[in-house]
Amino acid sequence: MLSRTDLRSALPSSAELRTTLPRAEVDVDQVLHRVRPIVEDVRARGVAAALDYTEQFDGVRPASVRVPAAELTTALAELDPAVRAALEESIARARRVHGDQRRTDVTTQVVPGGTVTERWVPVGRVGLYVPGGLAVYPSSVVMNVVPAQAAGVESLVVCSPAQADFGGRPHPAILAAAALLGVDEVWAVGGAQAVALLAHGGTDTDGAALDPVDMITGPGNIYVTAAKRLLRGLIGIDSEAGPTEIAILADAGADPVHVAADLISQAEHDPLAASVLVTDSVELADAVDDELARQVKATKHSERVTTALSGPQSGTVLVSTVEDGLRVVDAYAAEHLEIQTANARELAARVRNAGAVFVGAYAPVSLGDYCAGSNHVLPTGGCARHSSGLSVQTFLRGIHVVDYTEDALREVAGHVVALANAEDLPAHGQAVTARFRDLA
Ligand code: HSO
Ligand code: ZN
Repeated sequence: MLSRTDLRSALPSSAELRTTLPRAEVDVDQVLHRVRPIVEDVRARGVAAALDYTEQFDGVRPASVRVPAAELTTALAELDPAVRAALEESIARARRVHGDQRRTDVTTQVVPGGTVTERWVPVGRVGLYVPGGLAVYPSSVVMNVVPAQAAGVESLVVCSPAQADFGGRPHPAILAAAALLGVDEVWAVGGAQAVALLAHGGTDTDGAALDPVDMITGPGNIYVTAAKRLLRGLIGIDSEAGPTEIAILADAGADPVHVAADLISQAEHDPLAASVLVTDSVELADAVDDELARQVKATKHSERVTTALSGPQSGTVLVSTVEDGLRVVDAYAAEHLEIQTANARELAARVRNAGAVFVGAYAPVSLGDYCAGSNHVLPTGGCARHSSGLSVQTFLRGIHVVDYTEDALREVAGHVVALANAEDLPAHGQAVTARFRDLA
């Protein structure tokens, strides 16, 4: 089922590997021309336009964008107790991990009387996008809301597509998760129109204000991503999310049953999902293929999984050593990387590029998807080379606070003037010397 790339005779350079390795081609640029008019229309006509697109794309026109708070409470009361308990555990673990991530302000005394403080200040208002589509993800509500709350974001709105099956509200599990997390503002709107409405704000059908946000995070389909790209600047965004990816670096000692199950678990998300096995063992690769054939048949979303596993974005990469395998997975920069080898911990510590690393036989990606305490909103498409997943840091800005006394400024005035003159910006220098009669 998995195609094979054999790199045993010669390992390409990292730059070559980036183009050799299987990867989904998702071209956001291609849909920009379709998304731009939607974004423009929502900017101009606000809620009326957003509701028109909801009707057109989601087949339902909700009575209001904002979901009445009472419906969140009802959804939580009606949530399956086992799911509620699981969400509570997921939230508790994520809060412990993210709570420890909060940065503290640092003051540096540069000279006597001259300090610079880096103050970490939360973003004021954040829109958290939770997709509808092929699956419903209350867990993603947790993964977006927990770091934002841990950062101290004051105002949060969860946004998720209106569902025709649920009277134009988002799926009840999304509403229940929001309620469990203490979020009382949920909007029933999805797609590019949701991103545009979050960015520009509007007035709801009942006259209530839908305030614009400063930042939008959370994964969505290609239209959501395109809208985030178009509005970036007016609002902040997290990294652009593509189809989910799992790479597994495994040696002959790995259990093919586990490896196959983990490859299938992420393929289940999306026909475009990528499942990549990197191994120095042909025997393991063969055994994983056999296992895939067996397990895929029995899995619920067999069709979707088959499409994902047999697509060009998935495959097995054969390498001659685990060390070479490490170079391959570093070049690939997977959203999720599992290390199922001898010395997994030691290898994991050397990984440079991955959204999240899962160490050894008992840390499958699906643990991280729900209950490890880590975040599951992670960089895809190789973005792990330069970006991180959602964390408390995503929702903080570092503000430099410059505090100098008269003496401290006088002491450095000559250097400021010299640099200002070198850049032919003499008024910059004069802004300093104007404060000191003897220097002016
Ligand atoms: N693996 C997905 C997250 C998720 N899995 C949500 C299940 N639910 C992207 O990291
Ligand atoms: Zn998942």
